[in-house]
Amino acid sequence: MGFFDRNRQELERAGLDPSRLPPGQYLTERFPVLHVGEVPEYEPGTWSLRVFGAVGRELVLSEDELRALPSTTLTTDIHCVTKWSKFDTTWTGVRVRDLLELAGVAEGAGFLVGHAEFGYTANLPLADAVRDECLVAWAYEGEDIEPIHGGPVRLVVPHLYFWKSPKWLRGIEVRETDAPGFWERNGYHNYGDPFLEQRFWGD
Ligand SMILES: Nc1nc2c(c(=O)[nH]1)N[C@H]1C(S)=C(S)[C@@H](COP(=O)(O)O)O[C@H]1N2
Ligand SMILES: [Mo]
Repeated sequence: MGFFDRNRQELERAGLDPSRLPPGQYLTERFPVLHVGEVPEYEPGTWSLRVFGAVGRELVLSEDELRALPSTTLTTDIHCVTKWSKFDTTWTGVRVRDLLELAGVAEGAGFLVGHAEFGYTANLPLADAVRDECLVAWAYEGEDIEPIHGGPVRLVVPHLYFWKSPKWLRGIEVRETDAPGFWERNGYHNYGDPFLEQRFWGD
């Protein structure tokens, strides 16, 4: 029996519902670190988030302003396209939907691009971004998100492969047209549903 089948069996033995694990994934207890480039460092008070594009009112929020907005804590599974999944990760932050409501989405807008420090981007349909579990998150397991995992603030879009969740989020762009992000321009699937195993263009 191969590694993936053994991993799936262990899951059942541990009393976990194996249907939570998307095809081709294995479960890990670790929290792997995955990104291209450097981890940015911010002097206190210098990080900000811009909500811009097809919005009624552009927003620029400091970390304090973001944290002062109504927040949500939720527990969810995450799935990386490099085949690890992690169950029951707990995140706290502001719902993307609530930020978009503050900014006012223009009629005809249908897409969102998350912009990270140093130019990393990821795109998704607006309909996905407004789901309950999509957060602009600042805490992981009740603590500030560590810099290597995207602190001070990252996007969390748990129902898509985790490359759709930019770390060190600096901008949320609302768009009328789609605009493939960093990995999407480099061969990864434009949508990235882990349960449909949409890893690469053409999957
Ligand atoms: N800014 C930025 N965000 C990023 C990435 C990146 O390279 N840069 N990699 C993505 C990928 S492929 C994954 S799997 C997750 C990994 O998050 P983690 O390091 O907290 O596990 O971050 C995503 N967000
Ligand atoms: Mo990933």
